[in-house]
Amino acid sequence: MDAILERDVDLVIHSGDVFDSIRPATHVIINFLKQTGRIVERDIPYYGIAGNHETPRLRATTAALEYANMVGAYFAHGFEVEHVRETAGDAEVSLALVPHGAVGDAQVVVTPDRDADVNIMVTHGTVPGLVVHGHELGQVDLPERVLSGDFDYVALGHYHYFHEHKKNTYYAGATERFGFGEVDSIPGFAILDFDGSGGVEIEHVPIEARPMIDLPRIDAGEMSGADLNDAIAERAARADIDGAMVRLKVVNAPVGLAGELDRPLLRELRRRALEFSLEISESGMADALGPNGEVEASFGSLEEEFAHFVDARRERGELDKAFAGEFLEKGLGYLRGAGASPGEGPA
Ligand SMILES: [Mn+2]
Repeated sequence: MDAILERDVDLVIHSGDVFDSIRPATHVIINFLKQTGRIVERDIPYYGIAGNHETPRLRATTAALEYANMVGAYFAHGFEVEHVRETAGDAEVSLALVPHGAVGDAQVVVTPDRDADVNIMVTHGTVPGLVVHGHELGQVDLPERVLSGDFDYVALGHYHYFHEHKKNTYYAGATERFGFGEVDSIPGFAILDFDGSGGVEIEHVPIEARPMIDLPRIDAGEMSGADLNDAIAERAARADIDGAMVRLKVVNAPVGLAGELDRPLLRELRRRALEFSLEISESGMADALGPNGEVEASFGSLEEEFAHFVDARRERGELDKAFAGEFLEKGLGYLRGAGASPGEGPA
């Protein structure tokens, strides 16, 4: 936030997924409102849209983003496209706010406002042809039909990397890393500078983010429970884990070894680190969560939440590894089946 305010901006746009859930924790909401207040109290117009994570599944539910609207920002979080006009600097800016709830509407066509000096569309989702870690993402929720309006700029959210989809259509990228799949991302934000004749300069501004530490993996093939606990403590002591996002992989663990983990030690590590992810794979077991032993943090909604749910319980030892893999596979199958059926039911 300091980095944004230092730039003396005329308008702030958030392109979605302020929150990672429909019901964010109270301290998360309060921190968001504090930071929102810092923008609003400077009379800087602040607009945004809801992303997939924070869009209620039921239309009757109010999104947590409505809190921001009560303190002078404006987030479109419903199921309709909203157009707003705002004076920013010496320009009349028209914003087409296309929240995640509106992109699923097959009829949606978004067009710019000819009377405005600058036309910006703000939306959230996966664009056609987006390649992540060498794989093209299958599910496209922002088809060209939505993106093809003649806007001066299209501000995209969802993908956590700063990324050019096409000229004047960019993902701003996230301000933090959200999973070890993003260890190579550069957290930051985008500054747009409109020249008043249709041109725009786009600059990615990196910001300092929480450290992400991948500790050297432990081969537990010959280890007892006590050995494993010693090894975990030794690895954790090698790095400054306080406040960091930390991953420690344990491979070749004999069946049942995870049950002998030192719970107080793990609680202590989880208290110190923002996130201490202990990934244990048993000997001879294929990893249920894909080649990197983790789920991508950036994509999907219900499927992703379910995978996180299973993963977290497996890590805490609440679910047996084999059961967790089967549970995950079956659950994802049901979710995909439900998603493919026509009509929008409560989920
Ligand atoms: Mn998203």
